[in-house]
Amino acid sequence: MTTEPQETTTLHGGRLIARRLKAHGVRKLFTLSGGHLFSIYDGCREEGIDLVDVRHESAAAFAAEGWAKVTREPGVCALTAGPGVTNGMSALASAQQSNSPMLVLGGRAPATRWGRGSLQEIDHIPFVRPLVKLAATASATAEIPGLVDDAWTEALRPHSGPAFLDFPLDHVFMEAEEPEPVERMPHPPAVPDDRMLDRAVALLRDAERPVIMAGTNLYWGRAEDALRELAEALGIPVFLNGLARGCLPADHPLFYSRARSAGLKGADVALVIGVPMDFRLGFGQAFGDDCELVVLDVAEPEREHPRPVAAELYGDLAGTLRTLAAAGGGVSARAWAGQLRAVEEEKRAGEAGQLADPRAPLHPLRIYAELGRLLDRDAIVICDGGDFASYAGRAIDSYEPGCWLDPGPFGCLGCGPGYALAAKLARPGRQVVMLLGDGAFGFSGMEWDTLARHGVAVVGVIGNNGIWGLEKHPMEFLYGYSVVADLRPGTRYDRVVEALGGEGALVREPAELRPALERALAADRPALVNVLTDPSVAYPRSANLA
Ligand SMILES: Cc1ncc(C[n+]2csc(CCOP(=O)(O)OP(=O)(O)O)c2C)c(N)n1
Ligand SMILES: [Mg+2]
Repeated sequence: MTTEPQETTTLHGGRLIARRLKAHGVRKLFTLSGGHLFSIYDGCREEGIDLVDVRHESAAAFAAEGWAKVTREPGVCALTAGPGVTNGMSALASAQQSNSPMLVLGGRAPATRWGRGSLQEIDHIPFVRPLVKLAATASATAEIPGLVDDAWTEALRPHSGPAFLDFPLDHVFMEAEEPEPVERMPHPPAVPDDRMLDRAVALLRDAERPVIMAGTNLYWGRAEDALRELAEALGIPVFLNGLARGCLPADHPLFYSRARSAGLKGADVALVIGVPMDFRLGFGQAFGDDCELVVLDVAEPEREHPRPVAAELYGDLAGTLRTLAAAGGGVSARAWAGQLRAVEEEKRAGEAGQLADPRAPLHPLRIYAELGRLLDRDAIVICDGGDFASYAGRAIDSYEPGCWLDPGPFGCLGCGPGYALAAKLARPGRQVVMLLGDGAFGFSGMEWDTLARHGVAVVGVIGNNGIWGLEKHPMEFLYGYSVVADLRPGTRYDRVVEALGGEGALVREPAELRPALERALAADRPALVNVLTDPSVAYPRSANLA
């Protein structure tokens, strides 16, 4: 047997990046063209990773976040040096606040001439670092594969979140040998403290009015089955927000939404699972003063709790929920669950009138009543807007995990088209419906061109009230007048979408709505239903935004 001398192959930096991405299962790279990225494109082409190009880097970065929100795998985008990266900053902040794992690859002016004023030269790291879990610059071609692996691991490590790498033009165009990939063991989840676990079990055993309030990290922790087992074993009413929506189907007997304030205020023990006590939970005041809080999360919290808690369980979320289910017998919350069901039903009955509101321009809830009937159980619903999005949160139900994408606590308008692009590419067989304010449309309206070019048949529904409703109504309430809160009434956003290659429909009357929605859902192109809505309707807001 003769042994041939081993030929060493060298690959350029972009190919090295693409090979590591492929090894991690990446199938799509969202981007907007820039010369600093050419070798990454070449590498992706060689490795069979699809390039999905958009019209503004913000959309590429939100698409990466949206990919993560739908698949629970990191989404990846490539942003060109300087303005490409600065345009992606909002999505990085959004991903940080929603713990969305994503990887942003930045171009970068060449290292050899650094500081001499190359085109688009700026050091991204200092301004990106506060938003990400890892921010690093490749200092040589050979180190690229290891850096990509580090960033990937870091993005996924609980709490998950965004990671950023940039690649100087010279390093990413030059070649190096591909090193053997270093085997990285997945992080074993931390195991919660035994004493805390005993305390939580004891509290649950004595509870008369327990509730579960679960949020986004329940989803990232893949703990939806364990949540359901716990709720069913102990008969505990469940409330969900953020990405936890759909983690218990909305038609499950233990799922509640309208009874949330009664449930949280009246509970004697609350399991607060994977959700920070931020403005959405009144900084902890959503629970009654005497309520004992048991906090569970995928890892130690990122900020201090705003009120004392009785027990804290951090680490393996699904395992901990199952332990509680097995140990916590004795809870009999049937009377309590029944009491909340009565509240839930009474509130729902009170909304029936709005759901059937005959007015023109339309009431937002009328739109959602009609839309709800046409949505599949696994439809992915994306919200981007103010009041119109808040009404959706109330009226549209979710039945499966990863089917509800809203702007999250960072609340960045304009995230919708990027999310929708990624959602439909990740789940091509599903309905993907984007609910847009007319104000929100303006931030990334040109992405309808992206959707049309790539044949991504998402459906948009605009609640076109001609105002920045979520700002105009509160300002009028506070000052008796409003400024900078008006948009042009009746703008034909449907025609904008038609001009960009999609389908458009205008709805002025309730009777026009259903046929327009049906046509849009059946279209093989992106379709926008532009519904004129009543600007005098103000969402009844109670959350403390401060
Ligand atoms: C990027 C960004 N800019 C501004 C805001 C502040 N803001 C929150 S809701 C809102 C109004 C949204 O108007 P529209 O999309 O038309 O929805 P509506 O409230 O009218 O239903 C504004 C301006 C924001 N959240 N994000
Ligand atoms: Mg509006």
